[in-house]
Amino acid sequence: MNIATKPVNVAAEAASLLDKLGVDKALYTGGDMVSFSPVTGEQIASLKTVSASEAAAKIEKADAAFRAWRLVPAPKRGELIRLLGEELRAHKTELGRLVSLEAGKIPSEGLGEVQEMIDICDFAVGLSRQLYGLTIATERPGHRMMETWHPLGVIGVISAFNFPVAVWAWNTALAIVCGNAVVWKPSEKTPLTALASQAILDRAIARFGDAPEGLSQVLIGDRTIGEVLVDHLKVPLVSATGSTRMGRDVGPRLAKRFARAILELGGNNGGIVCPSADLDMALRAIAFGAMGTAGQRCTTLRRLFVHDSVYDQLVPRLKKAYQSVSVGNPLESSALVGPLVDKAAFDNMQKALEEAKAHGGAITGGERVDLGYANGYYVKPALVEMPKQDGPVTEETFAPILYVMKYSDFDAALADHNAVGAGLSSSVFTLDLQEAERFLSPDGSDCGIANVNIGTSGAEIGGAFGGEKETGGGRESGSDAWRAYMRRATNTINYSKALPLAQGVSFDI
Ligand code: UN1
Repeated sequence: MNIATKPVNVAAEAASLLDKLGVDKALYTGGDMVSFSPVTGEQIASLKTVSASEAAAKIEKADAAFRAWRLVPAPKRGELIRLLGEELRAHKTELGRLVSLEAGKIPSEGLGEVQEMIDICDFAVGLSRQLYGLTIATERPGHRMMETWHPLGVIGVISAFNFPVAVWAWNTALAIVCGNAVVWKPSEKTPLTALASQAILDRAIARFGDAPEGLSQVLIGDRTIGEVLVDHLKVPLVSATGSTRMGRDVGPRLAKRFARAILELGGNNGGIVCPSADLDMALRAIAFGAMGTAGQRCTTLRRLFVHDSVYDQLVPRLKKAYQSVSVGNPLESSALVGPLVDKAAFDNMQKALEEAKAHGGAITGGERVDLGYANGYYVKPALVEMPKQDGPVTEETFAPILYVMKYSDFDAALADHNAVGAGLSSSVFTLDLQEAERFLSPDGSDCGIANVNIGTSGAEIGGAFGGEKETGGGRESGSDAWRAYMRRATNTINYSKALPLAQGVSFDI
């Protein structure tokens, strides 16, 4: 069912939301960078960009802010993030709607993304009193050894279009309580939500009162501006979310100057449906994981291995779900699947489907859905039954394509599951304890996220988020991810009247 739509004026609505969110009109009118809404494909704004030297000046300013901010006690820094959480709660509706408008997400997902921002703020406020170091037993009498965590510096954040605000919030909430400044280069596809998020933080900063100027800044610009951030010597850590291709460029550049990287790159997430699986539950988890956000999450389910004993029960039902899922304008309908971000995404999807066909794939769905917008790219999600894991199945295509493969042996399915470059998220559907535990064991799933009886996407902020192999190895968000945003000092204090040397060394002069 495709959902009929009313006409929508995306530019006017964007302007009205930005006005409510307190964004200065001069920032997004009459500029040199045009932005579009995937909802209709129409232009929504023309943004002022920064030059490379302006970007560098902003980084210098952030560095000066960091030097003051690092001396503010951490619980007080937490107060700024508490205020940010309050401002986000107050502006959730408008910001969620702007996410739908600029990234094409359905309303509950636009709002859900803002909820993730609120949740990470709550987490970070608690964390601001828990930046614990260790006390370590020393081998020397009259000595004490401990670890201290110190603020790091200016944190560069590079974010992608698909989570245009939450990923910034994960990084910024932690970075700020850890005593750092933040400079953000958002995706060129979603600059308006970045300006809005910055305006919301600016309001929290104004309420806070005495935060140093320039503590958090946005760089609107293209790739060359991202490069300024990546190469700047006053940026000791860059947290970058995007494609593996982007990570292959960013990672070595950072390594060359010994800067740290948190890389959150591509995912080619897999699921295994075992003979004992609760198929109703699996069906819903797979449908959301594979079709939700129009397949444009890094955690989207892209590969499914189904045991041959349940294949004929599950796959026909899944196909039915694919045929009946509602595709439509997320601003004006209750459709579950919104648009692809742009034409390039559509072309990539079609190319992958062609290749899948050449490798023996049988495709359900995948065709363009005409909602009357020449430049709006809506598609039916595609389910592709593949004879084996081959061709496009091994690569991430950022679109709603689910490759389904039959298996008969769990070990072989697990080996296939792990036999791709990416290592972000994974799921097993089983009621068999041995299979479930095996999937989570050292020779189970090789991903940063491994789930049992829930889908691959929609992780909570309390866990560390990120993946292995070509996903880049970084961790953001919950657990102890905060440590990446601080520097560790090991301190040994001698309170005795002697100077014993470690390892029994004597050096008497
Ligand atoms: C992303 O797609 O870059 O687990 C992040 C999820 C979300 C975050 C996705 N919480 O699907």
